[in-house]
Amino acid sequence: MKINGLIHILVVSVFIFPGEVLAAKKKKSEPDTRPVPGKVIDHKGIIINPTPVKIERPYTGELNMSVGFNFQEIPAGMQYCTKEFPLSPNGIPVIIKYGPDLAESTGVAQKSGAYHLSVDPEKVNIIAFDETGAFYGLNTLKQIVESVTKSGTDLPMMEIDDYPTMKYRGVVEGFYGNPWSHETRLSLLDFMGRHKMNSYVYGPKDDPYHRTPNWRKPYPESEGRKIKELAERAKKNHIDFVWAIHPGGDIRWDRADYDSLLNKFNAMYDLGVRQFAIFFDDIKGEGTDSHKQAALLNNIANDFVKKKDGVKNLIVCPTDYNQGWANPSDSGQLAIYGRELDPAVDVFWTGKVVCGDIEPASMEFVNSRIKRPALVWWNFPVSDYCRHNLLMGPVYGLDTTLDSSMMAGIETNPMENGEASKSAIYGVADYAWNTPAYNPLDNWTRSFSEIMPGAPDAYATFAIHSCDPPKNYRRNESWNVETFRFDNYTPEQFEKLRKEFVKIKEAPDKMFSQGGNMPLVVEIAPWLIEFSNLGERGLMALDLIKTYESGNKDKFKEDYNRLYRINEIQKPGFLDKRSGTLKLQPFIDNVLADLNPNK
Ligand code: LTM
Repeated sequence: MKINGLIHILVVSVFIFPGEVLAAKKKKSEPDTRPVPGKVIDHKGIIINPTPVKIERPYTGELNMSVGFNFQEIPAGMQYCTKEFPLSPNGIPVIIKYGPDLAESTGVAQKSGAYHLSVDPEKVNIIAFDETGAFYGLNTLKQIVESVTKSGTDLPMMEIDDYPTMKYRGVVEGFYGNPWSHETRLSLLDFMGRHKMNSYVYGPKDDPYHRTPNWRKPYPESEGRKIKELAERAKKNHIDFVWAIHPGGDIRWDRADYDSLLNKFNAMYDLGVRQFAIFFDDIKGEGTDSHKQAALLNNIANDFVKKKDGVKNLIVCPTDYNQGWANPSDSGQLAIYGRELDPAVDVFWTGKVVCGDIEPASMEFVNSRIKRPALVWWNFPVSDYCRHNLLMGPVYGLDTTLDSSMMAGIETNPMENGEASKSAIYGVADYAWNTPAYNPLDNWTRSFSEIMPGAPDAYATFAIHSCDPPKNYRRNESWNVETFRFDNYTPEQFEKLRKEFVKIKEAPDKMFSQGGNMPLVVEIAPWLIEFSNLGERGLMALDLIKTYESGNKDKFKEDYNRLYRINEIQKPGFLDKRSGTLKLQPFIDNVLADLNPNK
């Protein structure tokens, strides 16, 4: 027995030791301690997201909204957009017109999506560059009406000039894990349209018909029907539905596979898809051949994109999609794309690393090689590398000096938890639309009322303690409180932390009972349960410090053991659905370690 035990120890150390050495050599990822940039602004009751480029108040006064609205002139096909307004024949007249000439003569920017909205003493007037701009102008009006309805005031007279910074503003459903449900996708498309996003790239890694080996097969009829419905919903929201294929894992670069790809694209075209992407990320072997990738895209551009009615340019995700992995030389993939790839094809890029900030230097790196502004695939708030965490924190780390000459746009890769991703999507929509004015902290704070209208504060409490993943793209978390050791704190710090733990304990109930967003609370319910437990444990830890200070040894021992046991019992649940990993749970663990009566 003894000998067996010894052998076991030896075997285990032989197999474990090398791994541990590797882990020790690997650079530990550091938490992000940068303060979240920006500051909260008083919007005087009017919340518009994305932030308009220019808002002026040339008149004082308001229009009486109780009379409703009367859409006197509205372009054909846009009637459905008026559905959410209170309509009445004697209502405030609304006139909507669009067209490049009209836009030019009235000073509206010459860009898709641009519009001018004025509320003057007699009417509401929207002049737009194109139909998308008219749709956005109406969306802005809708948000103003919602804001003033909420605050019980009337419609303020104002002038808004607005247009986007970035060409692509959207979402790439490009994560590993459970693809979004059909309902979540429909809800997200409406959410994106409301926030002036215009691109949704469909590429969930775990959709078998998107990726190797089943990319060649058509969708079953029931799945095809769903794609058709998504394409229609996207169109209604002025969003390009981009269907992506991921063939690189087993592509053979022969005629048969070329035809399979074309057949698949044709089938998707018949379902209503009008823009396509080909992904070559995360593959090895034959599929990584840069010349063949470029030739494939060029051939598809000629044989399909240019021939089929209404198809937009292709998008590609290269194998060298970030600076850390890209061959920088003239014979590297990016330079080959620059020389050989049809200039109309947009090229994805995740930045300096896979998951990280987006900065000018890495944009210059890629753009100088691919000879076009890259399209950012931003790996936030994607959580497929940290599935126990939800990344609910603010959108920051995106450089605000970047413009459309440096990047074609940005698509956020979200979490498999689609409802929980809306807060980050709200932020990326704002950044992509009005990049120079992007204010991370203000944007995030504004998002709470939009996402959890009945309990914004409870949602904010959950969000601020659910930001930091344990590795990769570390994020600041719990910056509203200071934690401390049991023997080194001020009464103010203690009281502040106590109040926070009370909020943490109570937030989930408030979100469930008053939040007004059932799909979200249902989606994150397992995290909310653990969050409330965390609040409870935190309060017990604070009480334990006080009992320790009181000198009542018996009570201390009893309370210590209770917290110790509860912490152990709840640990598996906490580790599975984590919040407060940066500061709060470590605070509790420190209290238990520091006050351990058995040490
Ligand atoms: O980022 C890219 C281009 N590809 C994959 C994504 O599918 C994945 O979601 C993210 C985050 O883990 N990392 C990738 O490498």
